[in-house]
Amino acid sequence: MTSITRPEGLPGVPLVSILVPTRNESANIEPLIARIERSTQGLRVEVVFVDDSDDDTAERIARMAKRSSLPVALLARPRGQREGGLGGAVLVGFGLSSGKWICVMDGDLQHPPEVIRDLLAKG
Ligand SMILES: Nc1nc2c(ncn2[C@@H]2O[C@H](COP(=O)(O)OP(=O)(O)OP(=O)(O)O)[C@@H](O)[C@H]2O)c(=O)[nH]1
Ligand SMILES: [Mg+2]
Repeated sequence: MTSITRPEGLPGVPLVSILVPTRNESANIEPLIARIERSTQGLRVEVVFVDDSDDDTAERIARMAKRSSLPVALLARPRGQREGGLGGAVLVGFGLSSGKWICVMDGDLQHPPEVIRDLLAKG
């Protein structure tokens, strides 16, 4: 079954939703969230994952979500319900994102979270 977890009680509209499509990124989740936390301190940020993994990426996201200082939402799409692959994941993620801005970011650490602040400054 498709599962989504979203933290309760988000105060107000986030300035930016960081939307991360993931497929088998287990080892990257912890450093990714840690770097997002560090580099967006003081900004109203939410992180939205749309996961199509066959490994334990979703479990790791859920674990990190519990102890993150940021609201972390997760849609885990099971096999057979992964319409559109990567593109479909981004599309569905748009609908789950409530920020004024949406920043789509790879989950494999190829997009440095440290530039989010600079991108927002240009907005
Ligand atoms: N939800 C979802 N995410 C995907 C899917 N395929 C890839 N991704 C994720 O999309 C992001 C980009 O995918 P990559 O495979 O890194 O694409 P790339 O950067 O063009 O290719 P590389 O140079 O090989 O890294 C990563 O976070 C992947 O985990 C998919 O079918 N569904
Ligand atoms: Mg990549």
